[in-house]
Amino acid sequence: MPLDKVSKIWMDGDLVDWDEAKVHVLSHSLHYGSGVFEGIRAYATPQGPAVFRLTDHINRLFDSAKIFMIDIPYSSEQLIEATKETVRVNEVESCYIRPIAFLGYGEMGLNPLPCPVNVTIAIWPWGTYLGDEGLAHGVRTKISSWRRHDPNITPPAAKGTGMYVNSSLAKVEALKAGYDEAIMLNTQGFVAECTGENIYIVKDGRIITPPTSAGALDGITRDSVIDIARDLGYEVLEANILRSDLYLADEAFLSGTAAEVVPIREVDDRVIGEPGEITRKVQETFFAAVRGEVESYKGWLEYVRT
Ligand code: PY5
Repeated sequence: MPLDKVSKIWMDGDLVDWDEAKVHVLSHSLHYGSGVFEGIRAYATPQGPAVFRLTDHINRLFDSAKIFMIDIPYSSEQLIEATKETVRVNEVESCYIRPIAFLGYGEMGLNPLPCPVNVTIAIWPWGTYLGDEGLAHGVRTKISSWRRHDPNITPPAAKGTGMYVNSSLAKVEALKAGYDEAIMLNTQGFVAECTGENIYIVKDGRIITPPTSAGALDGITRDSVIDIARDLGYEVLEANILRSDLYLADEAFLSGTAAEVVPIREVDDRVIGEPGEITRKVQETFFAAVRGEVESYKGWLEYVRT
C-alpha cells in the first residue's frame, strides 16, 4: 500500500516539503532502532479535524523517551501544538499521525547518550489498518511462534522503533501462512497482544484483556475501550489469558490506533465467527466517540482549528 503523500512534514521545528523530509544514512536510530514513536489519528467531526487523545499520546511519547533516556528537545505543549499545526497545514479532515523522536547523525557507538535527538511529525490519510472487510466481519489470526518482548529484555511499555522487529517477524509469519494478524504470547506462555494491537476476549458476558504485566502495551485505544465497555454496563477484567481461552471465547476483538476496533473471527483455525453483540456495541460506540457524536467522550477530542 503506497503512502498517500500530503504537502508538509514537521521536522525539528520547521514545516518541510514531503519529498524533502530526509535523514542521513548514518543516523543512529537507522542502525540500532534507538527511536521512540507514536501512532495517533485525527477524525473528521462537525468542528473540523479532532485529534483523538493527543495529549495522552504525546505524554506516552515522553514516557517511552524516558525509558530509553532520550532527551526530547521540545516540551509536550510544543509537540501538541506542532501536531495540530501539521494536521492544519495539510488541510486534511482525517489522517494518521506519526511523531517520532530519533537519534540522528553524529555518533556510531552503541552509547546513545551523546547523539543529537531529532523530532519529526508526519501525517497521511490512512484507511483502517486491517482493512474494511476485517472491520466488518473480523480478522483471521494465528498464534505466532515468536514470543513477545520480555520486560527484562526490552520494555513493552515503551514504543521503541527497534522493538517492532519482533512485531514484523510475527506479522510476516502470519501473512505467509494466510492469516491477517498474529497473536503473541509472552515468555510465560500467556497471551500478550497482537503485533500492533491490544487483544480482548468475551466470555460469559465479561470482557477480559491481558494486563500490561503480561507484556501488553498500555494502549490508549485499550483505555478508551475499557471506559466505553464499562459505561455500556459490561464487566471488564485485566487478567492472564491462555491460548485455549482464545479458542473457547464467545467473542474476541483487538484494538489500536491504526487498526481501530476490529473483531477476531478465527484463532488458529478455531472459528469464533461473525462479530458478536458486545464487540459490535463497543466498536460502534468507539467510532461514534471519535467522530464527536457522544457527549460524554468529547473530552477525548483535541480540535486542530480554534
Ligand atoms: N500494542 C502495540 C504493540 C502497538 O504497537 C499498539 C499501537 C497498540 C498495542 C495499541 O495502542 P494504541 O491503542 O495506543 O494505539 N500500534 C501503532 C498504532 O498506531 C502502530 C501500528 C502500525 O496503532
